[in-house]
Amino acid sequence: MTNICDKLIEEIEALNQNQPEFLQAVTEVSTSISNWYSQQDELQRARVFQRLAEPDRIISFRISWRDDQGVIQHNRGWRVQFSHALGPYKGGLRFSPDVTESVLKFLGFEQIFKNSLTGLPMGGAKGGSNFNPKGKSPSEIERFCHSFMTELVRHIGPDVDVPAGDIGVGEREISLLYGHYLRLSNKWHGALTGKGCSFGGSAVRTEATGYGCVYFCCRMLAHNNEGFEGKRVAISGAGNVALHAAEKALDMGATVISLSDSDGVLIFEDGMKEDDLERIKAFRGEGGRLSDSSIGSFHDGEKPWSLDSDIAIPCATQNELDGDDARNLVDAGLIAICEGANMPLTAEASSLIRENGILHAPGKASNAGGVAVSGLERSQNALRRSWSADRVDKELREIMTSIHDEIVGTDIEQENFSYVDGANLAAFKRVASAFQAYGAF
Ligand code: NDP
Ligand code: 2IT
Repeated sequence: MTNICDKLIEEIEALNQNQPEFLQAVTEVSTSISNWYSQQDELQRARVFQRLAEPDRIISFRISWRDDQGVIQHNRGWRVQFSHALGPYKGGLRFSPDVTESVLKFLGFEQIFKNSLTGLPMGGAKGGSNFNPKGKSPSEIERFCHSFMTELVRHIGPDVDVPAGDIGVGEREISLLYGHYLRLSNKWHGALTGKGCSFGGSAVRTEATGYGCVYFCCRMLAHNNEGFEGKRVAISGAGNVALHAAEKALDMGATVISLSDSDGVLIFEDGMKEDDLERIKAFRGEGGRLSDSSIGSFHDGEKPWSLDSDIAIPCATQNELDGDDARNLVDAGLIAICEGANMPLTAEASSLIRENGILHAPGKASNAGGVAVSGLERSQNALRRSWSADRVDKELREIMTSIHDEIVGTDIEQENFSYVDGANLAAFKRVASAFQAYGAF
């Protein structure tokens, strides 16, 4: 780490104590840009990095809701409106018991740069609640979503802040949230993305993150004289991103060898078949757990990272792949990691992967397909039009290609190039130039 990076981190750390995930994300970006930033006197004088590491605002609220026994429960909700320098705040909502302000700040910070890379006019935000949707009945989920929106409604809108899904928030929850938004605001416009396709949602939004991740991976491999077809791909997670990454990976001729959840890993030694995936999607849709699956072999408490794989696509959660996992993957001869989740590697794992010269696409680049199609959903809502799945998929591919090509075009010397640094630098430059132009913003 150079001196400038140490100084930036020291200053930001002092203001954000006990926020490990947020500091991890800030450290990664500042490390990536430090060589370039140390030559930018004007940006340093204007304290652009420090200002960017301070959210525009954090809204925190109580969500009271009645459970099926009639007992009133309450949770904490947040919306971190991190930066609207490049467009209205945009980013997902996460419902999970491990949600904290630090987690949402890291996700909101990452979202600024991810959205910048898409080239679409979107700022960065994230929100959610420490509500645990697991084990809740459909009516409890509905009452919770309504109460959440009762507070959030006053802070969002198509030109202000446009939330979407994330862990624990899929099309069902977005539709419940949007329905309540309509009742409260009496305005039909695209204030949320990820809606059902028959009421303003975009074709391919559900699939976009997983598909986009595989499109990015194929482009990255081709650029490095490798191919995706026939490769053994280990995937973690069994949610929206993981299942659609698996679908596209099969489509592209790879051998998918795993899925996982917080209970353990489901292994397909000879590769998952399309029919296996359809059955898994169906029982996951009904709330089934991988451990109950009669397909593949389930290993309790294990992760996919000890498998013999060429490509790893982590699609579960932050810091799910640690130093020991990275060592296993390196020893197994891994070629590439392409992140479907946000910040799935610990800092130690990330360093190990870099030291061993493995291709590593950071989530802010490789999982940007979801928010990119959310951006296309906003455009369709504004135009009062719906585009075909073919058209949206084509645009998604083009956006993933252009993100890849912008990253490899950054002016980092070839021998030091990494996709992590390239993504951070390309994204940061665009946001920083807006900050500069806006003055004391
Ligand atoms: P889902 O809620 O659909 O699925 C999450 C999956 O990850 C589940 O299988 C879940 O297992 C597993 N998981 C969650 N927490 C843990 C944990 N602590 N340990 C092991 N497994 C865990 O979420 P998504 O698929 O939408 O999101 C997955 C990741 O992708 C997140 O990092 C999210 O931020 C990121 N992402 C999502 C986008 C989207 O469009 N949805 C866009 C870009 C990034 P279990 O059921 O056991 O909890
Ligand atoms: O992390 C992410 O990019 C998302 N959860 C999707 C955000 C969005 O606004 O579609």
